[in-house]
Amino acid sequence: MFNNRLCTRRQAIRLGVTAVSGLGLAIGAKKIYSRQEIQSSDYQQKRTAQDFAVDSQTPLKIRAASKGLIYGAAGNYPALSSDANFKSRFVQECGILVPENELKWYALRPTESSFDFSKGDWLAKFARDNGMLFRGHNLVWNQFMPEWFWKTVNKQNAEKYLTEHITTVAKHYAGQVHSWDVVNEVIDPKHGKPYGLANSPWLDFLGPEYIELAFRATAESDPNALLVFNEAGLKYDTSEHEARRTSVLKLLEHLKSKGTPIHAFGTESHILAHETPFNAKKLRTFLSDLASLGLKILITELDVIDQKLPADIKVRDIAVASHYHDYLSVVLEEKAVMAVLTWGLSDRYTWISQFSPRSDEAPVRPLPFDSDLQPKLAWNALAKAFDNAPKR
Ligand code: 9MR
Repeated sequence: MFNNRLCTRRQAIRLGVTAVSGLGLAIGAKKIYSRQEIQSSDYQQKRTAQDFAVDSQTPLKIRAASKGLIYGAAGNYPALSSDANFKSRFVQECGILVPENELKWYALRPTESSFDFSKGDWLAKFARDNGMLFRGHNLVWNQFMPEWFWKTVNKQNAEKYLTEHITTVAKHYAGQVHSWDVVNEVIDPKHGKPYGLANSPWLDFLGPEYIELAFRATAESDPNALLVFNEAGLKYDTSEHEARRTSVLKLLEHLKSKGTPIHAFGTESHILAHETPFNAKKLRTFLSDLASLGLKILITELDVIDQKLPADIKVRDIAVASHYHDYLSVVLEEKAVMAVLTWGLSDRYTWISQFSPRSDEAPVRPLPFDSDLQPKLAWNALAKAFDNAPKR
């Protein structure tokens, strides 16, 4: 199908999760701490488990709903169809299900002329049967395409393939989808393309108009879904993320001025626990700039990558919870934010195990529930952030 290992590395590098070494250096008796250890020990000194105490075990979806927010998570078919305990936790905590992989091109399109909706349909029914909303992720991406795509699609037929894919998939799920990630990760100003767009076969074949085409085709196929522009790499106070924020705003302004049916912006939130935290003021400004374009905002793909934190589980869990809490406290101040979606629910099933494993081989702990499906401090941090969020 596709070279998963290659794509895996590329994806991890693009997200910047492989950059810093995780180990402190011991020279003689004196330990020299690396940047991320200092960072996490800062968190450790400032916080204790008690700081994340909440008054009840009320599930996250209920705490969020009482503030007019939707909480949910990505889940995949292999886990949800086979693990009954995980399934119950999922239903208990989540108000919306995001299919982690099952609606991607490579999953839906085994060959150029066939569609396989079986796993996506199973997930849509699972959501419906359990009173959860269902999200569409995603219709247009420049990565993880099936192998046949690269051999078959070209300048002459690209518009036909793009429109046919969107029309077939969005119509198939019409009426069942709360929101569609119509385009996913299409920005990268480093590539030097118009509007800061990332290299993509769609850009090569169709020019920048492919984005508008995709939104219009989705709107026609499913007039009731909220149409989302989902993008990564926007939260940090770095020149790279600043350039990405600027490109996003300019492109959205341009698309909105042409009447493109974009309703919401999804800001991916894979937080690197060892990284310098975001600049709250800049992040708030970015979100309110999005809101002034008339867009709703979804906090998508939230998790805290503990790959380079110290091994001690207590230290790690406090640091991870602190990141969840601090990030959500800032973004939830913006009333246009309507949903918080973690990229997984339990450490039992997380892309981080494969994409950003720890060098000491200790299991990673990026999500609200541990691998035994027990709530961690990260769960408390989310609960607390929802409890403290202004109502919308
Ligand atoms: O978590 C997903 C992983 O299981 C898949 O192998 C990978 C490729 O399809 O995609 C991961 O999810 C990505 C999401 O679809 C888009 N943003 C980045 C996510 C993490 O890589």
